Amino acid sequence: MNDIYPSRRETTPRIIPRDDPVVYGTWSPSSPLTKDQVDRFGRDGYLVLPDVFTESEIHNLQSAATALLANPAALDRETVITEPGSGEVRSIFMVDRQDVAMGRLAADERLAGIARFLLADDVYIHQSRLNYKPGFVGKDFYWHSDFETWHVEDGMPRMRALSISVLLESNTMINGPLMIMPGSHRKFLSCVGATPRDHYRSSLKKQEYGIPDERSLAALASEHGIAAATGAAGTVVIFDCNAMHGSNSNITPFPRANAFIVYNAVSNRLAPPFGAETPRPEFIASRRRVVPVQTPAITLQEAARLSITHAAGTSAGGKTAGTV
Ligand code: 6CS
Ligand code: FE
Repeated sequence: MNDIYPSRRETTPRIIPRDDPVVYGTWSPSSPLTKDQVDRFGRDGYLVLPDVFTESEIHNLQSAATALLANPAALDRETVITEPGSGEVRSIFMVDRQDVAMGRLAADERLAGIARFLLADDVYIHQSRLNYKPGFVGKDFYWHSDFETWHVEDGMPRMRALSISVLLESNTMINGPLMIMPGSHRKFLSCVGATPRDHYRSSLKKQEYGIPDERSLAALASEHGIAAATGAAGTVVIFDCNAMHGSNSNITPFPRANAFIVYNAVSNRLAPPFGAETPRPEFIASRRRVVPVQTPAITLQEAARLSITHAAGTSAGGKTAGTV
């Protein structure tokens, strides 16, 4: 397959103009976003939607996330990523398949409906994760484009995917919120440095390949600025697969926990990696389960009750990992 976004091949970085739409859908009054929201997403590459989930829904999701964190032994071991140099949990991947509440969240029409509209296709879960950034010890995520990694290491052909972050705690200016360069999604920054074998074993802890050079980042930041996607728990942040983003460490006492769901258009399913010898494992990038997200049969509340009961059972009775 022709690679229109080559990266990690050359010895000098390059800026390649985006050759894909940002908003694939055509707005109408029945769209799940207002015209102004759609225009802002197209322009900036991200959108902050406050109060998407109720306090009670967020409380249940927080309980589910806390239960997962309290009992990582009940999860598929390779999906639990700790901070470099400590046993602190940094991320839990594939949460949509390991926890009923997270699986229900990923299928929620308030999220999947927006993804289907913006991508103008059925969508499936490319990746899901809980990113914990605990107080005092939560570490940074350096600047990167998700698409650069998903294209080079997972074989995602085109820019027809997006992430939706559900804030489970308040993301403020001080506890390491997502920082995004508005408008950067229209430029693909090719990176220098061939992908090491099994790169994901280190990159999910601290990414060192597939990150842009400082000169390119400085130029992008000067041109586009840097915005922080802040909001109270229950806020949703939607960002394009190619938006340049990162987040600082959290040295405050206030935790920052977000659930990220990555929706990919079914027509954009993964091909062989464009810049790595072997594809990354299923828990990071869905290949075997390209199943269009369906309307769920139970409410988020019912799913959370099941999830917390399940977690209580596993913590009492030991590991019963595997999908729920
Ligand atoms: O490699 C990945 O897929 C993950 N890494 C980062 C820094 N963001 C996207 C995703 O979680
Ligand atoms: Fe990212």
